Amino acid sequence: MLLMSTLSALWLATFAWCVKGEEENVKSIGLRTHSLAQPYLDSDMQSRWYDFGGDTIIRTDQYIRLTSDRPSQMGWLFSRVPLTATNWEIEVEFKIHGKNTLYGDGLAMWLTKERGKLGPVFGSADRFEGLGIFIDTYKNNRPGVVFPYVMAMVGDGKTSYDKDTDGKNVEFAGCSARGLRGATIPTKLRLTYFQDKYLKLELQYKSVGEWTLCFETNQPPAIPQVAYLGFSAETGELSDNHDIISIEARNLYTAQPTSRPTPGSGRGKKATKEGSSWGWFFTKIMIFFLVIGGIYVGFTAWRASNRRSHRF
Ligand SMILES: [Ca+2]
Repeated sequence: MLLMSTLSALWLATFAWCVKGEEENVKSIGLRTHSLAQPYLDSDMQSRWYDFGGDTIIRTDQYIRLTSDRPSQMGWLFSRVPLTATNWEIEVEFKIHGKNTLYGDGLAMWLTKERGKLGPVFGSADRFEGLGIFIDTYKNNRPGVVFPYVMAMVGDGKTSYDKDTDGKNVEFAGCSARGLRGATIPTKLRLTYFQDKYLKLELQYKSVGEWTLCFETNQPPAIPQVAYLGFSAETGELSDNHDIISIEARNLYTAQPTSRPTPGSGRGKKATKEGSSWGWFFTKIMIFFLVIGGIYVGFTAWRASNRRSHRF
């Protein structure tokens, strides 16, 4: 009886570790080509990896402002090189704020074939090909929906975004995020893409470190082979400041526990290898003690029952 329960505990412990191990096997490496942080610009007042245009202005110690809190502004920021990683995660700190009680229109994040073209979709070109994530702060016409509304649209190069209905007919997935605009904490989004596995969007706007799931799908859209990472924003009659504070892009990959580190692999990778081998070590120790414990308990029980049968 005791031996049985020990064995089942051992099995459970091993199983729990396996499940945990599978999640931990997803590793990441920073993508310098698609990350951006203060002071944003180098000595030539250029960014090596990002390009910007329209009404975008940069304050090297604070933000990249895609639109200022003035009517009829449009600005963009786009990576110079396409995102070539198969699986990736992009974390963006942004800030949407202004002095008015009525405000708009919103901010977009792009993974598209096109780059740096001004247009009517949050300051960027319509009939795009690829993925657009829209943080829509002005409700044009979507009854019953709380704004700001965050939604994804998968563009095929032909379909138009209809501003008058806030893109309802082309929505891939989305969520309401009341309090995202003008939040007192740093607001962030984190978009994670694993080819053929999932696409996930999380938001931070309630409290620091609290990520709210906006949507997650295990049927992710295909991203164009050549896709640039970009951001844009637009104001109309109503306005707001739409700021990008920082961009952290990471390449995701599944680590093979048995594979050797490849020559020239980064420090981060090495550190995680060491981390996982420590995990292995402790698991082995745990299993060892559980087995010894099981044998001891089993043996004691067997000896006790043997003694009893001897006595009578
Ligand atoms: Ca809108």
